[in-house]
Amino acid sequence: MIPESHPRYESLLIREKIVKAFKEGILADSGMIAHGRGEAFDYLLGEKTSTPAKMAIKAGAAAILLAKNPVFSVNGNTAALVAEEMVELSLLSGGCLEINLFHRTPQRVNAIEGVLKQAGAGKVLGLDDEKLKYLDGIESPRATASPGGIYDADVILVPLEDGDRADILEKTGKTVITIDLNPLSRTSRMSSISIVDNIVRVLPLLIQEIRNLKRERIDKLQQILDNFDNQENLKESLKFFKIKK
Ligand code: PTJ
Repeated sequence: MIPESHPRYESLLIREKIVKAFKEGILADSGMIAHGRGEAFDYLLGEKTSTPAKMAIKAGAAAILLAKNPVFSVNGNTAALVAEEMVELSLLSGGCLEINLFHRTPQRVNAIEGVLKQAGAGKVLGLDDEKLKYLDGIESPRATASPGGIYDADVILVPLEDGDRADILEKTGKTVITIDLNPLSRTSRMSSISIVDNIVRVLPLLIQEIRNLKRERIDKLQQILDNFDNQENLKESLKFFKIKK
């Protein structure tokens, strides 16, 4: 039991979720290490959503609304922290949820499907019993791509990746949106839209931004997207990291 007065209360609550998800077989063991890395970046960021992150969220919302076939990729960390919000995002935008794992086992795929279904998901793609395709150029199990899902997506959200996929997805002409607290990661550098912020803060803001923009004209949405420069935004994001007292 963490006392509410603890100065790192919110952060410790999130940590508890991560540990619980590991014990339940949802999270990979290295998912805990990945989370620790994220925590360190978030600490330097002051655990607040920066202005450049808000701009990236707006561009991401515009891209999702303009998409013909948006797909939301779910890994262990995403399922552990924001399963309900991912389901809400898919229902709001009409996009698919697809399980895609680096440390893929049938047991973890089942456990994550269970979490998403419990959070209200309808169809979940990326299961082992489907005829999964494989993206060329990716050596890891993360190459899996469902027909109608990641394989055919025009816009894809890939939160908390380790960099092997964003580049390949971009080269196949897809718009890649990532959420990664590390602005220097390969995924952040290779994606079309990189949101440098904690996924637990991003999802509610992204959902809200989609609601705000839902009735905007297509040319207005396109303008938001065209005005967004990912490399410039990453540079601005870096300025929000405090490494001095
Ligand atoms: O569930 P699986 O099998 O697909 O495995 C998922 C992990 C996360 C283990 C795998 O993708 C991995 O090893 O990722 P990396 O290389 O550790 O990269 C994860 C990135 O996410 C790092 O740059 C972290 O800083 C960042 N990160 C961690 N927690 C958060 C985060 N970014 C946003 N919000 C977080 N809560």
